[in-house]
Amino acid sequence: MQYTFDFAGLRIPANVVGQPEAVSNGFVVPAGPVALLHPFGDTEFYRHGWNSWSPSGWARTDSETIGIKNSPNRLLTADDAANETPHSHSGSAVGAVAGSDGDVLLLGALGLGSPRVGADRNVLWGRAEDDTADWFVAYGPERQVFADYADLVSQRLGRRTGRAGTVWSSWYSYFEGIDEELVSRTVADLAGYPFDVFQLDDGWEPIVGDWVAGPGFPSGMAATARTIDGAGFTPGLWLAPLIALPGSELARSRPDLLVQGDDGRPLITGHNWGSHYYSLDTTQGEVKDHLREVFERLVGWGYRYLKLDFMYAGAVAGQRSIPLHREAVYRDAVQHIRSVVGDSVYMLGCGVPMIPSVGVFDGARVGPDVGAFWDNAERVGDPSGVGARNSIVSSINRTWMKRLYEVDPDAVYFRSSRNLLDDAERQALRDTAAILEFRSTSDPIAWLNKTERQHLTRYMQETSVIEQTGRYSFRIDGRDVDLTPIVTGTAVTNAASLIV
Ligand code: 9PG
Repeated sequence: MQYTFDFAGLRIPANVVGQPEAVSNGFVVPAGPVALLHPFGDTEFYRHGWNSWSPSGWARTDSETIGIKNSPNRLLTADDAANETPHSHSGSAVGAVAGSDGDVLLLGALGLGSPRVGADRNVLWGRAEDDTADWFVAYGPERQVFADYADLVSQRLGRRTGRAGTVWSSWYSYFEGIDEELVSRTVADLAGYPFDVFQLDDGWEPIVGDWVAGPGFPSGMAATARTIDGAGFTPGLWLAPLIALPGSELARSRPDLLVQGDDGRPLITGHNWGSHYYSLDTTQGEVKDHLREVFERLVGWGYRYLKLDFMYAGAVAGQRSIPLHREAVYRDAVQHIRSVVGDSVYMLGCGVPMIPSVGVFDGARVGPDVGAFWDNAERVGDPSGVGARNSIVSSINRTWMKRLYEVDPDAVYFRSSRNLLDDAERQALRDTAAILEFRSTSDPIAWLNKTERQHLTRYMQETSVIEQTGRYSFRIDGRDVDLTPIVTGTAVTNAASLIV
């Protein structure tokens, strides 16, 4: 049906499938395709990435789109490959076009079903694979409409209240090179430093898919949890419970438990570790039983903070035993995991589809991996690539998501050794994490000099008062921080950081 939205005199003609209902600050529109005829011509469009690593941000409708280009393997891993339109402006679940005076017209889905929002110089459109989610339409100041959208999403999907506190993670220093002896030494050095969580990242398991102690942990994972606990930290553990590498025991012995392709073989659902990998078909009772066993084991070992990674793979299109929509299947799987671990275990989602994770995860990564360098020379122009700049840009464009869960912009650095980031670049990472209110690092104390140790201590102890003064400008404890030059690509960085 045709409908004309009236925003205090600004009239927006629209095509919708049912009668819009006025709510405070906007309208709720029944599920189904939506097209809003905006009067702004070529203007800025906010595109939102599907998962933690997917690019988000503002780009003009008459300029280059934001997204992953010319890399099918990366697109499959780091965005919604089934729907992504790399050369026209669109994104996942929510989008907005800029009007005059900082006001924006927002269209956002209030639920699941792989909703998409796109725009050109005339239309802001929304559609979904599965038309089950209502839409929110609003026109107003940018921060206001995004806050109103987030509040409506969490009214429908929930909002968990777990707090991570300060986190030390093994990834951005040791990567996969961890073992129980190195962990013991690192934990001992950290004793007395202001961290709540010590989180072991990838590298403890023999292979992705088999969640038992690997060869580096001969005393078993419970022993390492006790070491961490003994030093006064909450034991944290990384795993990717919804995927399996082809060489894993799980994939080799039970290929029938995996999401299948149309050819009746396990479907490739992403690429990492120099390989492709598969997804578990979580609609099968046996897979639910397997997940129950895995999570009872981890919690039994003593881990109370879980970083669940590559979770999007549980929400990709493919053949499952029950033909439910993939985002509903994903959310059901996470709810199952939550019911096994209980309410008091903190769950940080990484590589998660953002909206389907609301109300089930305590926190979510909101950008690509950080790195000890500014830009990734290997994949120039891929905003989902590893690096400090990409991490800042994606994360700061998702500041509004704080209302949905804790938002993790990834680790910050204090170390000047083994690091190509200069002081200003490291500071920008720390400012971003202060703004997002999630503080973590991977710097081993042994890698820091005396001043750096003091900086780490002070940073991890403080909680800042954050005021937002513009799209990318903030006041942190009264200090003005403007990230605009970084986001718009006009920041001057040291040349060395570009050569990695
Ligand atoms: C462990 C790492 C760390 C890290 C995670 C994740 O898009 N990608 O292809 C892609 C691959 C790996 C990746 C992120 C994105 O890293 O974000 O913090 O836990 O796994 O293997």
